[in-house]
Amino acid sequence: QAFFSPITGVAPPSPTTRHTKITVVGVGNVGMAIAQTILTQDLADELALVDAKEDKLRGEMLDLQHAAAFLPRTKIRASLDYSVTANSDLCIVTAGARQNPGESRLNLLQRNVSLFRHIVPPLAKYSPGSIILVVSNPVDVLTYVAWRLSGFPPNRVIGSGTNLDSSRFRFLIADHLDVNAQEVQAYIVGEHGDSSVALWSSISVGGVPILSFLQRQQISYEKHTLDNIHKEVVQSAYEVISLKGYTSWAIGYSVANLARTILRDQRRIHPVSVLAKGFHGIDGGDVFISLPAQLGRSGVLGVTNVHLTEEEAQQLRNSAKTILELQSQLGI
Ligand code: 6V0
Repeated sequence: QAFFSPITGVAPPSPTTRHTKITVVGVGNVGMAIAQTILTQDLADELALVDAKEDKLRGEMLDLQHAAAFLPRTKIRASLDYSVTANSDLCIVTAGARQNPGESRLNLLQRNVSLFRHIVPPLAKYSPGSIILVVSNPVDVLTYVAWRLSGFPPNRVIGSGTNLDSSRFRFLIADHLDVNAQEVQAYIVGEHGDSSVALWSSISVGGVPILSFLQRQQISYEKHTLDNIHKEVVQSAYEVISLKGYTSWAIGYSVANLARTILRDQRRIHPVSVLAKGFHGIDGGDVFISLPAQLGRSGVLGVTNVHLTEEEAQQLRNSAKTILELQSQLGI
């Protein structure tokens, strides 16, 4: 006898109920922080995990499954075989060699490009309509690599880019002003990491541009205070890595936040790595770099025409040029 008996006269569940599936490739510190945030925030009906290390993968899957009694219902599956990812709406790639203390993100590139050759084509094959969200570093170049290897249109390949840098920036400004970080609107654009560009003119707190806010509050400030905040953002990844060996919680929340905007078609604006050719005078080839982009169910919906000073635009073009030079050596 079946455990449950059907109730007569009740219609079967609607077949149109939306089933949302997210894949996370790489179950290291970052992949697992993303996975657990996705689970606690109830963002998917199904979560597929893939890694190259079989025992670690199965261990992480079981550990998450054992939390089922405390979480919204999500089917969690894991395999070395990419068929487990079939029909995903969103594929998040965090697999990669870990950034060693003091190692620049750009040094990681060659190691990670060869991994991507084994990861991206099967993702694209099993989920041809999905959106690929790249987190592995160096994220801007690897987003380009994922775009090329997937054959997807550029609106469906996104890099987490400076979304994390911007949240660090918002935290530091909020801390400085003693306000809630959610009230701080501030963008860091450009290359994720060392050469990122802080858009000072974009910063507002509760709708008030920061400079006039500071003047009203009669908080003395100088340009170097603002520059120091940006320097702290750039340094903060290195600091966390040197202290605990890796970063995980903030990137976990920031990527889950992107997943929510995309899968729930929230049409929010996030600074993420997008195909930036043609914006702010960026030319010379296809390059992914972070710009404030509106995201929704079909991926990148558009890029805001944010005002950049000539200095900021030049910094952006310089980063784009450096990234393009690297890409030209990849043979992709
Ligand atoms: P980690 O803990 O070493 O995890 C990496 C995982 O990738 C491991 O479990 C590996 O087994 C797995 N892996 C390796 N090769 C493959 C493969 N071919 N297929 C599937 N899985 C594979 O690293 P961690 O999780 O700390 O970092 C992952 C990546 O995220 C790195 O490239 C980081 O630099 C990057 N980050 C990016 C950030 C961003 O803002 N974009 C922020 C933090 C980290």
